Amino acid sequence: MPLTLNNIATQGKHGSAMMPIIQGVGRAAIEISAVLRGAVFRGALGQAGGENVQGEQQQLLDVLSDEIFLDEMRSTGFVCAVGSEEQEELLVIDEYSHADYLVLVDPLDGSSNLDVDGPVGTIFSIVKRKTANTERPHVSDTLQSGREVIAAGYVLYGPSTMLVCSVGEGVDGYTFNPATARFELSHGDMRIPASGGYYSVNESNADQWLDGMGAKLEHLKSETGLGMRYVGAMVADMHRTILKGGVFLYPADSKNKTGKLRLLYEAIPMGFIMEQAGGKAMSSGIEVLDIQPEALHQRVPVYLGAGKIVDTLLG
Ligand code: AHM
Ligand code: MG
Repeated sequence: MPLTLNNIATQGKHGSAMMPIIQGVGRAAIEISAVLRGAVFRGALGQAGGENVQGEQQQLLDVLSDEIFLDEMRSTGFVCAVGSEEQEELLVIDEYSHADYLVLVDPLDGSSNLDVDGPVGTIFSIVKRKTANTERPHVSDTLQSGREVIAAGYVLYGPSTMLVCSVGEGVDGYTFNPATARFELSHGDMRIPASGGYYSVNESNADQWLDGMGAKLEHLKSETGLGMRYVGAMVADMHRTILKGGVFLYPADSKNKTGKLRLLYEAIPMGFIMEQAGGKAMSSGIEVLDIQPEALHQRVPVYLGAGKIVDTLLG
């Protein structure tokens, strides 16, 4: 019998507590992937007509994915609140406001790929509340550094649907098997290769990058001869970076002076996974996981990849 998501219960100090929540992520992923596959037939592609708190146009599928994810977190009974890239405020699950865990989520990452049938993903992390469970969970419960994250992961909606996660003891990838309707362990103990692979960045922004990043990337290219790949969906770009090696970066630029990617929904969970896969996760002069978050929707520059390659890039 292949191992399924139940395998998480056997891992680390927190595996058994995390397993039902990650099972909930798995159910959300199955529903979201079904919605994505049928979207064109239901007229569900395109803009929802609103903006999220970041001032970005929400797509209908962003909104639907957010609803599905929240619903599945509620159904676990172990989640007291969810912080979502698509919601301005922390969403408290009233029925379970006494529960111990909060989940942070980017329900549909890379949604600009939807119009071209390109890959998209879901990114999540799980923290334990700081407030007493007799109190209502508070936004301060979400402002925990990556060193306090208990579990994190992502779902990649590509040719297959894969759930990649870590409870702090390495990284495992589970692929959804339509024949058994389960996520089955397909990529045990994922480790980033120490050398080779690709650099992955939106290089059209190079002349606007801050911190001398243009020259630094040129130096990396001449030192390593790395090839280049860029999907424009962080989950897909990170997944390839972990499996094939190299570095994924989104530096600060003159438009996004503190970077584009969100600390709590993108940088910390992906930084956690990258470190657990044996790689390095840097922001500007600090490891991503050491950053103390100050706001729910804070943005930071990110440099995630194999240790030596990140060091060569950042100098
Ligand atoms: P989203 O969460 O609103 O989809 O935005 C995040 C995405 C990442 O998936 C991706 O790495 C990045 O934005 C791409 O940005 P750009 O189009 O500027 O290269
Ligand atoms: Mg995103």
